[in-house]
Amino acid sequence: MKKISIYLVVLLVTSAFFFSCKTDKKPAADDKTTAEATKSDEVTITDAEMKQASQIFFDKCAGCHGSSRKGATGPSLLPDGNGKDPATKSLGAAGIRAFIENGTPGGMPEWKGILSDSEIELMTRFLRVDPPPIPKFGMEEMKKTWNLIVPVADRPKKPEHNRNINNYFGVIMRDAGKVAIIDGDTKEKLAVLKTGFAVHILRTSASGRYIYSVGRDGRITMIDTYTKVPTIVAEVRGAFDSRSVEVSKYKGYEDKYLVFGGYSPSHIAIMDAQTLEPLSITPTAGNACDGDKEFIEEARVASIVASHTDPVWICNVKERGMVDIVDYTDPVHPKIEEIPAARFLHDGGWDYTGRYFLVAANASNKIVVVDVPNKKLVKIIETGIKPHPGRGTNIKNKLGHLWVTSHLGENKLSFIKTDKGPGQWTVVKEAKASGDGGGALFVKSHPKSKHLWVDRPLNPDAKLNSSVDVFNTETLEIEKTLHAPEGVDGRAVHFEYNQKGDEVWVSYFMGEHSAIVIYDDKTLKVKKIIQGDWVENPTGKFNVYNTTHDIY
Ligand code: DHE
Repeated sequence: MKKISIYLVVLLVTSAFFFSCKTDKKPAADDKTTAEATKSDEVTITDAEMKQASQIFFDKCAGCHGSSRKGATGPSLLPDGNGKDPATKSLGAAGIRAFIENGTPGGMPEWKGILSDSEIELMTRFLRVDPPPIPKFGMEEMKKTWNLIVPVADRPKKPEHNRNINNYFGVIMRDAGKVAIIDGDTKEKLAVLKTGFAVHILRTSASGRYIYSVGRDGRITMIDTYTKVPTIVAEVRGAFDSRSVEVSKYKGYEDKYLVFGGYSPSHIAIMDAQTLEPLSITPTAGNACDGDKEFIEEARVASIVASHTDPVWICNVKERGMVDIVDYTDPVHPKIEEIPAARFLHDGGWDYTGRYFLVAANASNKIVVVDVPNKKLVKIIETGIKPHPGRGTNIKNKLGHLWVTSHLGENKLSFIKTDKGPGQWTVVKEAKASGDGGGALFVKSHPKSKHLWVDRPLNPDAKLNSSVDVFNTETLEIEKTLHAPEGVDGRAVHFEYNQKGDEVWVSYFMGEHSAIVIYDDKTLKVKKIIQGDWVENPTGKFNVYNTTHDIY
């Protein structure tokens, strides 16, 4: 009964947001359900079409262009422009269609074949009228979505099984809105849990017991691994749209608090990590890092990491280019120090010491380095077009300790020296993956490995987007390019090592035959292919031990 009610609330709130749009009450002959339509110049769009287009925009476009269409990684998409990017009205239907169908060299994927022709036609009209307003979503609305399914007192005190939780993998089945929990030792599927629309990332509690998912519907789902079969024990919705979640990891605060980053509305929310009860909301709107006087309302929270050396989270405020250091010792009134950095902050991770945090400012082609214990900006490093590291990865060779990022906008890997001494915080080496063009999203290595794995899921060339390059960490040259094994197709995306650091798991999504392919990291041979009805467009994979301890 309780479960049904949260789904209803989620559905109603989503509907209220995405389906509320201003109209000029013009009857539309082609819309049987409503007589209202939005009209702007020569563009007519019915209410039903507005709902459909808003949903498509939310699913496929808002991440880069912003929910209010004011632009972020991608340009603004406003009918009258924003003084920098062109007015969509002036691009006209044909101009907009050309961008949607073909994508751009800057990293926008081509949507032809993914969106139908009628959907593309609809988007050419939707993008030439004003976007629908974003309704309020505060503490009251958030609390209504909170669903404590299994109270703490009713949960097992110790694991009800003899499995090795540290080698569990949480795997996102993006389009199915599900998370699969797989035993990494035996490769058995333990559970496939319904977690919400287009789950984006998973993080684990400091003890490793709980796995939290967060999705594009702003929903957090908490999974308990102590039960015989992993079980959902709590849920809450933190916003209409989001991409990030993290937990408190500092000594004394293990498994205590959870932080959530809202894309829309843009805010930092703190919850009780045992129950997901909302504790506080801090809006992130404000001025930009570079002194621009414009007040930025849509200041979305991108990546979040938890410090192991201090009771703080690092929350990256995308459009404002601010790195927020959030002290969670008082989670109801968190103290936040803002470090002006560069625009637009997106994804990042720790250097090998866990003292420095490196984050991509993708619109400025830079990597920002922050000294977390001292709350200081260390350096802003120019790397290449649209750096996209995921959490990046740390390797060590004759050049020293290096943190690595790939790039979305060009074929380049940048190796940044993180050791003290000459060359620290500079790009000491660059390398190219195979073929031409960008489209890389993730890199991964492991302290025990001599390999660095690089994907290219957003490269338009099917041969490149379905393969991964494995570099030798000593020579920084490609040792082998691995193509999709027989019976598997789609785009290869994201890597995760097992607890021991001798296997690499790769997802194949957006094809006919989705799979999780497990490679032996030493021989680079396929060890196991996981497929089945339940393996639907897998994306991110998170090993409990590595995620808890930030091993990458
Ligand atoms: Fe992601 C991480 C945002 C598209 C898969 N993605 C992140 C993070 C952010 C983000 C802010 C960092 C979270 C953190 O560390 O706290 N991603 C966005 C977008 O805004 C964007 C560009 C467009 C969108 O509409 O969402 C986007 N992301 C994608 C994809 O298309 C991917 C490949 C598949 C999907 O989910 O649709 C994708 N993003 C991932 C994954 C991670 C991620 C697997 C976690 C990487 C890690 O190892 O931590």
